[in-house]
Amino acid sequence: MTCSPYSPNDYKSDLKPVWCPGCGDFAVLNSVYRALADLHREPHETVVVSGIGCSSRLPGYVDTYGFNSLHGRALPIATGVKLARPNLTVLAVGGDGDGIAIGGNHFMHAARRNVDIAYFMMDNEIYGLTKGQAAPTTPSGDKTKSTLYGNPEVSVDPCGLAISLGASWVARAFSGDVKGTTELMKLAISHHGFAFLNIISPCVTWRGDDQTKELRAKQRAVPAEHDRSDRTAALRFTNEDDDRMTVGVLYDTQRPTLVDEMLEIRDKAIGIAPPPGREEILRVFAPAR
Ligand SMILES: Cc1ncc(C[n+]2csc(CCOP(=O)(O)OP(=O)(O)O)c2C)c(N)n1
Ligand code: SF4
Ligand SMILES: [Mg+2]
Repeated sequence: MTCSPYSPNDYKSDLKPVWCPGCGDFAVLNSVYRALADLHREPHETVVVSGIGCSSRLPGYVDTYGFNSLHGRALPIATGVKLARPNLTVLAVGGDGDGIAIGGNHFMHAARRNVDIAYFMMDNEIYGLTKGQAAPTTPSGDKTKSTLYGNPEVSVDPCGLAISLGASWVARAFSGDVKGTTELMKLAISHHGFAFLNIISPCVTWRGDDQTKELRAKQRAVPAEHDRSDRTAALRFTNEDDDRMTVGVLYDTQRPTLVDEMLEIRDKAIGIAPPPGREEILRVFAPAR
């Protein structure tokens, strides 16, 4: 076994997290430190991009390159970073509101383009930062600050959405299981393509103190016999009944990433372009295979 030159502590920044005591995002952050250390990712070759929200504060706590951007815009920025510098490890992180509400359109395009990034969605089924309004993942009927008589809307399962949109790797984790979440993060980061990890992460302030206990009781491992390459089978573990939350890899397939496709096109263009044109193409799109 090769020893990692890094320990989880090496990825800690000088900033102290300001999340509420008991927030599930602390455990997610710990899993990020462990996953990066286990995979020996160089801090100067790693970029963590987020939008806005409690969960989107995460890049500030990680001692790599980072970008705490605009609400809902983590994915287009992460896509730009990956296109410009494909050799970097690029993580996009943020909340369910950030990724499915205002950022829903970007989720669709990053997934279908198979951008080679790992996207960790910290899903607390609420808008935490803005004080507890219903999000697209809030279960129907739940009372929140903005749905005093119960949420009248049908909720979204982010994993179901990701599979339908063309993500090539999709999994669900529970933040309370740091070891399990770390292992899933490592698989997501190692996957060549758009890897979506929906991390159910309790908001103790707006979803109640019992949320952690309730989620722990609901979690079930993906059955060993599940065929991860079977898209239809994977969808069976989405939109589950209220009493069940299946964690583990739901879907895993391989297809060319956006950068793979762009390099193919670049090489075709270089093949037919006159010499000055070739240099221009290489100047604009330089990354090596
Ligand atoms: C363009 C824009 N619209 C709305 C907001 C207000 N806003 C900030 S965070 C947020 C929702 C946060 O929810 P989520 O992404 O689930 O993160 P959490 O705080 O739950 O981790 C909203 C609506 C904003 N900052 N920018
Ligand atoms: S409001 Fe909720 S999501 Fe935000 S820090 Fe507090 S517990 Fe975490
Ligand atoms: Mg949220």
